[in-house]
Amino acid sequence: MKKVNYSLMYVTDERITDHTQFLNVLESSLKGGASIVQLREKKLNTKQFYLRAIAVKKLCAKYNTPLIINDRIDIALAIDAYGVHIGQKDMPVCIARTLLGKNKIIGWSVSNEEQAVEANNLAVNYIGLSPIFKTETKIRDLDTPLGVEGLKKIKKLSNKFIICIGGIDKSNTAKLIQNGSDGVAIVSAISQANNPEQATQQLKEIICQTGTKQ
Ligand code: TZP
Ligand code: MG
Repeated sequence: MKKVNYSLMYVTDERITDHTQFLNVLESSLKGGASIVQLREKKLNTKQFYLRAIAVKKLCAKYNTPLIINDRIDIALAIDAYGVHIGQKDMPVCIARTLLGKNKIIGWSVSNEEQAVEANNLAVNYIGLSPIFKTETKIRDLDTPLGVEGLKKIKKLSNKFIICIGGIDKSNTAKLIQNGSDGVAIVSAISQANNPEQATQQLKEIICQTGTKQ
């Protein structure tokens, strides 16, 4: 598998219901330098999700940016996405790996140290520390924010790439990278910005200046 740059993941915003606007914001994030995209859709039916995934994949391909799919292994396979992001209540990782084969990325949401230790022995490519800070974007099913202290503890015991998610913006990105996060995953600080391309660019600059190991 090619080396993946996890440093800046744009996670799409399902609140943008207008398809054209959705694609415009996505393209801005790609122009701004998102290194990987996660398509996250909780409200679309299967056909709508599939059709959107096709459109998103086409746009990502234009910028040579890998696309992963949240939750839906079937859709990732159907469109030959780069991989999936799954959570604790989704398909067990070992089954997901069997279905996807060894060449796809699997990201797994982790909310505590116990899950991070478990991930060390699972066939996941990265763990998504969630939530790292308080966020208004995802309000259901969310654990207590881990904070920078939580990241530091998990960094010491994890052998996986770590991507933080939840409440991340320009003000706190550097602190996460400095404390061991290999990347950040972001919804609102990009999608709800007045200028999503510029916001992405600024986040990218902060990450580059702070320095990742990749
Ligand atoms: N998983 C944990 S927090 C979150 C997800 C999908 C939402 C992150 O959104 P934002 O706007 O970047 O805080
Ligand atoms: Mg999920």
